[in-house]
Amino acid sequence: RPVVTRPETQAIDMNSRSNTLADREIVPSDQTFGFLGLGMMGSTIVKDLIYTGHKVVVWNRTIDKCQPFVEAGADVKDTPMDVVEAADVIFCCVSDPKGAKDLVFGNCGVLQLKDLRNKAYVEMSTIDPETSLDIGEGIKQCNGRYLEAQIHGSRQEAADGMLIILAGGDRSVFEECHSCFKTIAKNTFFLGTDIGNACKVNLILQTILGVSLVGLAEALALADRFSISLNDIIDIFDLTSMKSPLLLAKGKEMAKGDFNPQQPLSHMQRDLRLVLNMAENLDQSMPVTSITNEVFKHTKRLGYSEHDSSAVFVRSRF
Ligand code: NA7
Repeated sequence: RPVVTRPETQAIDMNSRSNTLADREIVPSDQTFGFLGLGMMGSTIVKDLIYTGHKVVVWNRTIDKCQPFVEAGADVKDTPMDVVEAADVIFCCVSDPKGAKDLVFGNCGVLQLKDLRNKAYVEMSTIDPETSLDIGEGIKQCNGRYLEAQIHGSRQEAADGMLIILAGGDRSVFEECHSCFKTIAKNTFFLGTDIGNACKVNLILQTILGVSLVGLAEALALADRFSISLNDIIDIFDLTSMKSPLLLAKGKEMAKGDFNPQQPLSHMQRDLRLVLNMAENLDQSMPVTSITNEVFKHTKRLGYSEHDSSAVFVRSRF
């Protein structure tokens, strides 16, 4: 079993700006935006929201991550509940459905406030439709408004302000978030008032991505066994009608063995698990996705959880 070095945790560069911001003419909403979760995605988003003039209140489980945002002008609170009290619209962007639910239903969570009148809650963490329905129900029972706003894109796309927002739920919240979404995304879709639709669309897109990555990894691993240059394969692939910017980029990462996490492998595997749970509830057969999930699970066990999803190549080479 190879010794695997964890990818370096990159500190957020508070001075970097996406080139796209200058062209977007953003007029910041005068509402106060709360933000729960300052991981790689959350940090990048909040940095740009502050830069474009939004009033932001933040909280993160590991409190040290809040410090650069205080220096940049954000207010920091001790608990999610305190953020909700101080903000009009609250975004959440944490790792998984369990974390997303903990922040709403848990100790010091959002619902501890009891009365969410005039508050809106926006779930950006990647979650399954059932979790979104539960969260939405909890928020609505306390008279709050709820929007699921799934973010599709890599960490680099977040840094470039090129995410795609897939939203569903309360239309008025969607409109109130306009200046925030314009800051961070190249496209924003409202997929209807039914909660869960946006989560489904996001997970369907992730299925295409996961299956494609495993196919790419296996094909490149076979080329490697024949000692055919992977760079040659990628150059030829670039000339075909199969090429896509993402597969080209991932192929190059596989060829270089550079698995700097743009879409962490653990997130990809979480998404595939959520997809398979959805399919299970419908008796929908997804044999290729099931095997893809096994490949990602195995690569996780080899120690590549925190690397990029392109690290599935390592497993394919065995
Ligand atoms: P990261 O960089 O792995 O960050 C994860 C964030 O989630 C980070 O702020 C964590 O806090 C937080 N987290 C995770 N679990 C919990 C629980 N249980 N309670 C509170 N906070 C938690 O992920 P990304 O920023 O790349 O991605 C975030 C989401 O955006 C994800 O759903 C993607 O699919 C889209 P910590 O700093 O570890 O204390």
